[in-house]
Amino acid sequence: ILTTEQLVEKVKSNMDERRFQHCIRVSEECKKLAKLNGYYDIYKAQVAGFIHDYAKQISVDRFIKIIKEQDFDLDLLNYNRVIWHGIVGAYFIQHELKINDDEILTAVRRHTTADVEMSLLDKIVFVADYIEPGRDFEGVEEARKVAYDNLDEGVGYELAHTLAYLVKQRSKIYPKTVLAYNKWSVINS
Ligand code: DGI
Ligand code: FE
Ligand code: FE
Ligand code: FE
Repeated sequence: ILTTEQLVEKVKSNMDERRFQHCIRVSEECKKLAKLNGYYDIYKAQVAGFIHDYAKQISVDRFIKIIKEQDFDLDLLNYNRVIWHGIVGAYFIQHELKINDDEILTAVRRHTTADVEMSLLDKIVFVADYIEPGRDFEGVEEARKVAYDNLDEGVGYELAHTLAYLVKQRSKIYPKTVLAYNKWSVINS
C-alpha cells in the first residue's frame, strides 16, 4: 500500500506535466460530481479520477506485451490504441500503484469506451473526464449543463458526441462503445 504522497509521485512520474494537471482536474471534478450525486465515498471518487489516465503514456510495446501475456481479449489489438489505457490501464494500476479496489479499477476500465453497465462511480469518472474545467471543445458548456442536471443524461450526451466525432473522422469504433451508445444515448428507438 502506497501513501498518498507516494501515489502522487508515481502518477506524476508516469506522464508529462500537462497530462498530470488533467488528472488533478478530473480528480476535483469527480469530487464535485460525487457530492452532487450522493456517492458514498468522496475520497474514492477523487482517487479514481486522479489515476484514471495513469497508463495514457505507456508505450505501445508494453501494452501489446501485457495484452498478449495476461490473456486480455486479443481483439483489442484490432482497435485504436487510445482505448487500451483504460481497459488494460487497470492492470498497470493494480501492479504499479497497488490499488485493488474493484470499483476504482472498473471505473478506469470503462472511462474511455463506457459500457452498457455503468456504476455510479463509472459514470462519475467517465463524465468528469469529459467536462473537467480544462476541456475546451464545441459543446462542452452544454455537456456540463446536461451532466450537472442529470448524470445519466451526461453519459448519454458524451457518448452521442464522441461517436459523432469518431464517425466524422472515419475512426474505427470499439463495439462496446456502440453498445453503450445504444444504452445511454438513444432517445428515439
Ligand atoms: O484520455 P483522455 O484523452 O483524457 O480521454 P479518454 O480516455 O476518454 O479518451 C478520449 C478519446 O478516445 C476521444 O478522442 C475518443 C476516443 N475514443 C473513445 N472510444 C473510442 C475512441 N476511439 C476509437 N478509435 N474507438 C473507440 O471506440
Ligand atoms: Fe483517458
Ligand atoms: Fe472519457
Ligand atoms: Fe482523461
